[in-house]
Amino acid sequence: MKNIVVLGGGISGYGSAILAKKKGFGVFLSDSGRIADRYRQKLDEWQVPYEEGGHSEERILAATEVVKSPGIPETAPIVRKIRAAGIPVISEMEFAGRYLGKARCICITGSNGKTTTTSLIYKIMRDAGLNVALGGNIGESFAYSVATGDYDWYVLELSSFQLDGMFKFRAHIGVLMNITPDHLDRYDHCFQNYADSKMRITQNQTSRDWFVYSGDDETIWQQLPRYDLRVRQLPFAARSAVASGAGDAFLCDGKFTAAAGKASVEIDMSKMRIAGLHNAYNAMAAALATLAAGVAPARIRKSLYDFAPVEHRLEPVAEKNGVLWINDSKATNVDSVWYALESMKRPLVWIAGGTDKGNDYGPLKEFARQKVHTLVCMGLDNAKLVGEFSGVVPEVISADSFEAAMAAAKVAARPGDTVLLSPACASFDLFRNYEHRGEMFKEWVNQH
Ligand code: UMA
Ligand code: ADP
Repeated sequence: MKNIVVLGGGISGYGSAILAKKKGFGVFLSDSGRIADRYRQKLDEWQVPYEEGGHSEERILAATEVVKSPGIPETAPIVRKIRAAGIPVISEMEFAGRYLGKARCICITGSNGKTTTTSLIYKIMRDAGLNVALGGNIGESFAYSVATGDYDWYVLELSSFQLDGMFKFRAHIGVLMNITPDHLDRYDHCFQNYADSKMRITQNQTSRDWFVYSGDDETIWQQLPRYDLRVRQLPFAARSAVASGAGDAFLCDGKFTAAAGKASVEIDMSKMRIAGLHNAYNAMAAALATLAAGVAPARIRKSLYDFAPVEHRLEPVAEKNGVLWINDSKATNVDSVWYALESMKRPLVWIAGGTDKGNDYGPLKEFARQKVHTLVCMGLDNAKLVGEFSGVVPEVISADSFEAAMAAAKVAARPGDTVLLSPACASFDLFRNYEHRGEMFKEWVNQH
């Protein structure tokens, strides 16, 4: 009998273990830390054997296949040992993808815009009455949905870590938003390795499938000639139109027409509740993907116009004394902040900083010069940020606590300004995660 070991007992791992059990395999789940109560209960319910607080090597190395959770790096000692023993290591997506039956997948990846675009696509599909599940980096565990549901469609947000463990999986509709530097610590600090990982979204796609991608993204253009793609291509762009026999979308004067095959839909961005060039890209990608999935154009248009901003992504919190406070805590890299600054219309107090991931702030300086009058650096070590923006924006303030940063922002903001939290950095120096940082921001604004 096939003997599956699941490494990691988070949302990815517990779902994989339950699916393995349901399929009748021998299964064992191992977590080096603590398993959350809700997952432990599910494992008990399904009678899946598991361990916490360490990895039992002997039992793990007896596996015929290992399903590794995406957060566990290749450098983890147990992963090295599994590799040395020649045991195949796959991701939750690869494992669950084997049991889809006739169901089809729309898979979304990219450095930025994944969650927004995935949420747009899911909303359009659900509003259209389709039997659809949301999974991957967002929503319920994909493997758990496959084990317990009977869906016709899966909309999956995929990180590069998940793509790395995918080999035979095939996205019926693949969406690649962009490729800009992120997570390089997991890719030997080599951008090409990270780009290779993102391009795995196209692997195994056939001429019956669709590939939606940014025609404005130079890195994607550089990668495309390296692949022998047979898939139907649907590029979207705002800078220069990219023609494709299969269809495309192009933004012009705040409007775009998306076409896939014979179907097309016209969208006026001014009627949407999410703004900015980046959200036009997200809307174009979502329109193309859902046209390809066969959703009626009028339904796509209605759902797009209905869609509200996702929490922590350029989320307006409140307008107080003429100052608008915006929570963009999810902007944890330079590119996402570029789009945030791009979309701002009012003078800015910009709160940035945290754990720097080796950022190059160069691309932000032009917008900072034009729009920001005060930069509040919020982090335990602000030296780099202060150095980079002194002389670029009129005032740079260094704050080593959340409270100090918020108080400084309040003092600096004048009626008519926006205070934008868009950090370009991870949150782990002062907060548990980006959600915690965003919650604190919103709470503070509402209380003051
Ligand atoms: N663990 C071990 N051994 C180790 C190291 C860790 O057993 O050597 C255990 C930990 O104790 C923990 C478990 O592994 O209990 C965690 O596994 P995980 O980090 O893969 O976390 P999950 O909760 O399973 O969530 C993962 C993704 N997490 C990461 O990629 C870090 C989730 O993406 C994803 O939603 C989920 O699988 C379902 O597929 C989160 C994320 O932060 C949202 N993604 C990054 C991003 O969006 O930028 C990539
Ligand atoms: P992801 O899931 O890839 O992290 P999100 O939709 O959560 O993407 O957005 C993360 C951050 O990136 C937010 O600050 C958001 O405003 C910004 N963003 C959203 N879409 C894009 C895009 N297409 N290009 C660049 N930045 C984007």
